[in-house]
Amino acid sequence: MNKNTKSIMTNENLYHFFERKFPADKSRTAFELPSGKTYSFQDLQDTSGRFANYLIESGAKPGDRVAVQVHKTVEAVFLYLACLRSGLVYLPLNTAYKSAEIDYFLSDASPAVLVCDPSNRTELLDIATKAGVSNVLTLDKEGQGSLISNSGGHSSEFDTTIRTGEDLAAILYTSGTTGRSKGAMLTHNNLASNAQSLVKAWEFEESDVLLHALPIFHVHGLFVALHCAFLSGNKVIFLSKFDADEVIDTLPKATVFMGVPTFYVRLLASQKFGKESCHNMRLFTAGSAPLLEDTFNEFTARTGHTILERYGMSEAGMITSNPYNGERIAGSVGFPLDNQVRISDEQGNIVKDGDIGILEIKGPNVFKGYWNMPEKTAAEFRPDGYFITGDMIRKDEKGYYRIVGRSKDLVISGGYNVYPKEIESYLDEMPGVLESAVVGRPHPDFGEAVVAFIVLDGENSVTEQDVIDFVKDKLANFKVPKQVFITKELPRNTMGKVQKNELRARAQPD
Ligand code: MLC
Ligand code: AMP
Repeated sequence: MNKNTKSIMTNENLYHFFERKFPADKSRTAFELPSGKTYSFQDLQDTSGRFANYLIESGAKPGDRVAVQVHKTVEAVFLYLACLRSGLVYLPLNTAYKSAEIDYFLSDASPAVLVCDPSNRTELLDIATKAGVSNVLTLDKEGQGSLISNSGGHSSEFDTTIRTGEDLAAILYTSGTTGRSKGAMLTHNNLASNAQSLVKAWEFEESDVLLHALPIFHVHGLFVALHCAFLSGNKVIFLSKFDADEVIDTLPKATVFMGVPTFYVRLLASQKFGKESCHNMRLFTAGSAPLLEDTFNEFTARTGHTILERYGMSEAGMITSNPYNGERIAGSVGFPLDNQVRISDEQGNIVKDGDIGILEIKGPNVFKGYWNMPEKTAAEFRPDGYFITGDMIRKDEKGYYRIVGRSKDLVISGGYNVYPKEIESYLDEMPGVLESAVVGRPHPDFGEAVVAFIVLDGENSVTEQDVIDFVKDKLANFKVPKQVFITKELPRNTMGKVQKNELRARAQPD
């Protein structure tokens, strides 16, 4: 059989993979809302089919990008599945992004379709037109909008488009150390292989019920959580956002919960939270940011459950995980999943066992490269195909991997990545500001918080609040500094480089 015959016969479309794992009885519940409203696997199949027919019949072609900035609804998940089914490339965007940020993503990715909240349509229309987007659709908080009305008359029967494993399924933008966001290109096979690893490692079964409180525009909520549920034919209890009281009230109906560390900090802050809420639970996982040992220990003491911490990134999905069976260790991210890993120095030499170095990875989960950025892609891969994660890692005496820092200048606040360079670039443009430096400092709720140091341009009266307002206007709320220090000058080393460690020390809360 030649290669072409093979590619015609095997469909490596991720949706096709999910579909084979859906329950035989399609009337079973795929999603349940707190209101009691449910969506069956049949609804999932019909609505994603209808969206797929509409998108293709309205001119989008396999390989085209579909940019989506909408609230968390089941209809938004169906839209994601419709894109997979029709070979369109899904490009989710954080709902907190402002127009200036969206402008960049649209002009970089040149999508064929933009789906946004109706309240943003007028503001985004100009930007979208300029970027060549031919179809701007809406989807609101209630799952209504022109996506629904326009697709209404279309057939729900759709033959899932044949894709090879190497075809793109999604692009996830991650901020860059240079200030420009990079679009990580993920293939059907990247996503399928990672999902399969997690279902196996975390022993998902058809009887599991996933309580979903994460946003669905990042790898954690969109891929890790939903893909495990799809591949296991599970019911998902779908919350529109994380709210500690709502999670505590709903947990008794669930068996699995996934969260960023802030979720666990907030659950523990509630006196209502304890063993009672968790009596049906079999698994709590944490990731996207470091889980503090105190949180890990307090959680076990309060609930009798041990949080399973795992580690990953947009470019590769999940890379390591604490064991499902076996000891889960606080402060560690466990062992490599189905990818090869090595720990190297800046030059790419493998360090001695037990030494700190940068984690490099290779495997079916590792992305194809950055959209439109061949040089950046080449710079972040070693010649033998290993991707340089930028995370500083040590393998301990028991073989567990521990993240000890980052070689990239990055702050992770409540699970969202913030690259100081991006904020500094905006601040440096602010009238009255000579220069700026942004660092992270410990924060009891968000783990780390963004703070800014500002040097004013001569005598003028820019205040902390002016700086905050300036950033708030242009950048997503989680990037807005929680505190601004006006200072006479920035500390620099002999090479003229700003000494961020000194600023971090100065920024420590009292
Ligand atoms: C909200 N704010 C934040 C923030 N979230 N500030 C800093 N960091 C954050 N993460 C702002 C709000 O806009 C508000 O500002 C103020 O802080 C207080 O907001 P809040 O009401 O307390 O926030 P809330 O809406 O409850 O959101 C907090 C949160 C949310 C933790 C629920 O941030 C969240 O869902 N985080 C999950 C992120 C995630 O999914 N990461 C996965 C990335 S994937 P103001 O000025 O309006 O008062 C990845 C790979 C991997 O990293 O390994 O998984
Ligand atoms: P993102 O680019 O948003 O996907 O974020 C990925 C980054 O989050 C990784 O490179 C790590 O720096 C960080 N991260 C993810 N999981 C963990 C974890 N369990 N502990 C510490 N950092 C983590």
